[in-house]
Amino acid sequence: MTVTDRLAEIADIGRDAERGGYSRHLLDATDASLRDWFRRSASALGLAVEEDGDANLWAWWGAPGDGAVATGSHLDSVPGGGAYDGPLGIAAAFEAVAQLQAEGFTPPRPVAVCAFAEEEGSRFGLPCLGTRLLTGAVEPAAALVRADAAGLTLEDAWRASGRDVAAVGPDPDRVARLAAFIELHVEQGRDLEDRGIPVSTASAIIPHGRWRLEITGEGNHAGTTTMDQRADPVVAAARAVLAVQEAARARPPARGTIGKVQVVPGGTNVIASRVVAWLDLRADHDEDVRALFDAVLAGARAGVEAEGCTLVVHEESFTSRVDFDAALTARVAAALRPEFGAVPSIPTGAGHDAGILSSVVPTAMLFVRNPTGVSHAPGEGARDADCEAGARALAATLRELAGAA
Ligand code: HGY
Ligand code: MN
Ligand code: MN
Repeated sequence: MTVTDRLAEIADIGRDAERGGYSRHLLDATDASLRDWFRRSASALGLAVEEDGDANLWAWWGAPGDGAVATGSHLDSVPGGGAYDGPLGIAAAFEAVAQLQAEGFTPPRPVAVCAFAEEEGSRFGLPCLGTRLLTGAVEPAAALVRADAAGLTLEDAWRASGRDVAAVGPDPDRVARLAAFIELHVEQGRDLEDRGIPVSTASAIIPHGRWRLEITGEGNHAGTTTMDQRADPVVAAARAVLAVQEAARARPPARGTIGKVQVVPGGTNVIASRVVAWLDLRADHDEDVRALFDAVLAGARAGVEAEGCTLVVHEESFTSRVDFDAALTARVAAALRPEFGAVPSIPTGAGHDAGILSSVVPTAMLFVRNPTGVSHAPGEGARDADCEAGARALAATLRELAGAA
């Protein structure tokens, strides 16, 4: 098989006819099908699959044990996401194992292929939910009360799927077995395309915070309420959006986004009573994100008050900067050298489970060139030949890391 063949097997799961691309979310209708594919792919390679208490899947090549080398990514997507963000890392991992098996390699160390739960946070609002729970970066009680857009809590969704709520939480014994974790991922920018290079390692993930802004005004009639009588939260939200743009542009290379807005009640002839807007801020260092947030908040608050509305802000997540393990990354780069020469090590503005895991195990990443540079949208891309190059790079990495006892 090839990586492309493997991705083709899930190409029809979770297509989003309205948004385009894929909408695949934890414990939704697509989740079981994607997990079935994972199990089938693993079993075809003779790997034994287990699901941990946090809904993360582990496919073991060799008996689970100490000194394990794990690789993998996630199967969930953003709403209307691309085909590669997440699944490429899993398809490439299975393909890398297949290649190593075909060459007769038997790893002295156990190798695990992982699929981590809800990396995007698109359903329950917390990115890297599965690895945060696994590593203890979030308390189970704090995660289980989170609700999706329909108001269903993670706890209720968990129970409805037949999973055990009591099993949710850190698994230090499982984490302690790991000697290294490698995540292969489509690049979410054009750096490698511009350099003309198919694969690279990663140097760092910049920090990232997400907040929920609740702007309350006064619901009223669109025809009878004169313009001077309004407390319109949609206008206040528009001012907040501009405050985000202004604050982020004033602090390059910071990034500020409001990509999700709910207008309540949402009628053409209704002045809304409430707007909920979700804010995503990123910058080079944790303190830069905090300073950007302060500037956004000051600007948004002024705009909201100018419209006679009120603002309440909730922090939904904060993910600190990660600098990947330099020694492990150098080892990965050395393993890639025979085929790929000297590959660059590049930073990314996107979050990854590898970032969460880096707090408990030496971690590195591989990026595969993306010709469009687009991600979190249907235009995300990776050439077939580059996906196969990624699998060969991952196989070389596993041969190196799992090959030494
Ligand atoms: O970067 C993100 O928003 C996500 O964690 N992939
Ligand atoms: Mn993503
Ligand atoms: Mn991803």
